Amino acid sequence: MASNQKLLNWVKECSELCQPLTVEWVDGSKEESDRLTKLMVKEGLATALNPQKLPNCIHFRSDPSDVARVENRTYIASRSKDEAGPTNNWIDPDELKGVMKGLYKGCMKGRTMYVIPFSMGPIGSPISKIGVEITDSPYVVLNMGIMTRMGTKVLEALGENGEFIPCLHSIGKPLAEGESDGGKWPCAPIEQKYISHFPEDRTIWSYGSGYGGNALLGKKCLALRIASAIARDEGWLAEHMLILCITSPEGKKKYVAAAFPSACGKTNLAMLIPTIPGWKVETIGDDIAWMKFGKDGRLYAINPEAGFFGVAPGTSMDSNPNAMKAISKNTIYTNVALTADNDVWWEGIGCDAPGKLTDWTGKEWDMATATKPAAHPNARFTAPAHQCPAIAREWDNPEGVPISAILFGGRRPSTVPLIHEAYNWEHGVFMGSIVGSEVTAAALDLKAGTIRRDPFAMLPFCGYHMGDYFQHWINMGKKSSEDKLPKIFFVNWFRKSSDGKWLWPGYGDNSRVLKWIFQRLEGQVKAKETAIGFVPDANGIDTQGLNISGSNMQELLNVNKEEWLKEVESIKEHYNKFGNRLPAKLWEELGALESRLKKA
Ligand code: GTP
Ligand code: SPV
Ligand code: MN
Repeated sequence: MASNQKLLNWVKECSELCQPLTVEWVDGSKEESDRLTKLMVKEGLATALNPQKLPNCIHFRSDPSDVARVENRTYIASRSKDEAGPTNNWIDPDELKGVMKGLYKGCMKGRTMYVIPFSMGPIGSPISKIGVEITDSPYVVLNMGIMTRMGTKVLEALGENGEFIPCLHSIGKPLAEGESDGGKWPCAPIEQKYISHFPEDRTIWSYGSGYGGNALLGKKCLALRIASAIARDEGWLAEHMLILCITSPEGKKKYVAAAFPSACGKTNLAMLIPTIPGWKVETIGDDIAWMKFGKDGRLYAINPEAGFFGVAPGTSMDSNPNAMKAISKNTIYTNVALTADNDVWWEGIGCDAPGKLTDWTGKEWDMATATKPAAHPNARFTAPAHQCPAIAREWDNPEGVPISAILFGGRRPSTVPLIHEAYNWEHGVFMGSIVGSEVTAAALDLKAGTIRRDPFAMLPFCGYHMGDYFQHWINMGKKSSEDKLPKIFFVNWFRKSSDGKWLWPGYGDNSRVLKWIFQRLEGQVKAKETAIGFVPDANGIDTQGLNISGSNMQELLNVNKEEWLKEVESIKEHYNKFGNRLPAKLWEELGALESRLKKA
């Protein structure tokens, strides 16, 4: 039990409001997770997977309405609407608290209320933050046990007077006396779901969903939305970025962070196995980076998480063997399909379905006659980071790792070349501010396939006015000098030919692009100066051993003036949304781009 009076008071307050059957303090032990797993299997909410094939793994099927983040039910309830900015949903915090208190009242009836102390970042690191999540979902407890440092050791670090971020979560489905879930994933209907953030109070209230970022509150809610607001005030960065270490054949290491929108390849890049001889990539993190300047003027990053909550479809021994190995034991699978012998299957796993399956909705599924995928496109695995064979030794170093390059990217079927490099920090901030991507299945309420601007891959995750966020990035550059700041690049693995085929093989072959970046950082390779930035020379990218035509390579690196002039118009529309909070510097960058294009 905790000795922290503030925590004890808050737990008491929540239990009086939510009226659970019992309150349980989560200790983070193996006995505890075994007990909760058994409980859920017994209640028909989970399936224990084949212990020969997938030791200590379990499978969940969510409600068909509760399969991804819900952006239109996600709120930044800052005191003023202006503070939340034009890209966030806003409700007056007092009004929202009133509505949500009404929902929370008695919402845990018939259930256990779990109190989860967790640390984002290594316990005791100066960059880490402690949170406490209260939830009525044992599924959340199990996931938080993998995704964060969780349990008694965190309470000890918190001590009597430590600060913590309170995160209240309920699935929003009280049970009447004697009632059970009947084997069905409990959640509230969409119009009752609220994923709410109170940035000034540093508080999170989530209601009605049990899935991913809506419910595992350490992840997007704390480590991005609340942390981004803290980071602005304290002068650091909380970003939707993977972190990797790349080692050259000569044994030189560099650390790279990369921001791509949801389901655009962070996990895959973080774990890639290079296809070029002598190069090595190791994983530090696959989704979130917290970065602060060190005394030496360099930017140091930690991965605040302890596990991977990764997209299952498309993951195979071919595309991402490191992920496949990481998820071979002690893993939670959600919304993938099941085989007859309780193994998992999904689209793009690398083999045909072995006979009839049970799909993610629980129905029989036959590959020969199926009209819908067996696994939900946003089906996920939850696996401990240390199980990844490529995990870097320094992945949980409390000091973090010094970042040499920052990459931005998204799914752009046209216009944006495979790689280009910013002229300087401010031009790089401009690049981050114009990230756009074809929409994926990672959020429920968006139309997949259309292109939307997702600046810094943070559109759904920025806890304050995004115009101020851009300014914060510009200001960060003034805290150090160009030679110590990370260099900024823009990548696009997703360019397509006119007949709709990927031009670039992607995955392990992305190491070829990382090599170019490495060599640019080392000043070993020249580049072509174009209107949009530095682009590799015709022979800049190492394509040895790669079956790619010269014309495809040319197309991949092509900067088309007409397409980019159209892009400029679309960026103007994008920028206009931020009104006078858009930094003048970025308008200047856009103007400079336009005039360079017109001269080209
Ligand atoms: P979140 O966890 O939602 O933040 O996603 P993420 O950015 O980690 O994306 P992830 O690596 O899970 O990839 C999402 C999808 O993109 C998967 O279906 C991958 O197979 C696919 N993908 C990843 N890298 C590449 C690539 O280089 N080329 C192509 N064509 N597809 C890729
Ligand atoms: C994302 O959508 O960017 C994810 C999954 O990483 S979730 O945790 O649901 O946000
Ligand atoms: Mn993500």
